[in-house]
Amino acid sequence: MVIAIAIIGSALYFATKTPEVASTNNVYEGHGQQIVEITAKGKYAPHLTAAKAGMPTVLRVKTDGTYDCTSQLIVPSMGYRQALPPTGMTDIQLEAQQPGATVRGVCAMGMYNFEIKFN
Ligand SMILES: [Cu+2]
Repeated sequence: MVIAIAIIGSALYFATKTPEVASTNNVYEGHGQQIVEITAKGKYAPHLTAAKAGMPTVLRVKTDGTYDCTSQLIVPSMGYRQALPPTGMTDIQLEAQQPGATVRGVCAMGMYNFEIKFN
């Protein structure tokens, strides 16, 4: 009985601790660079992206009738801080990243964020 409870307990524990799966279907490669597309509207999506290290990267942020604070984008590691247009595409050029590097974007109020992990 105790063992059964322990097994169920650990199963529930691991179910809630399942790591977030990094998206790759918003990463497009071509002409020696990669484009990472993030949608900003109510949140940043996808929240976690896996991209390639050692390759110049364009962070492309798409807005579409975005009037919430996700349009106030900060990328701390780039010293980037801009008001995105309510609708449109904004390209931010990133240098090739080291393996293991993470680039984070965050709204001006710090409520919403996204991460791009480079490997
Ligand atoms: Cu915000």
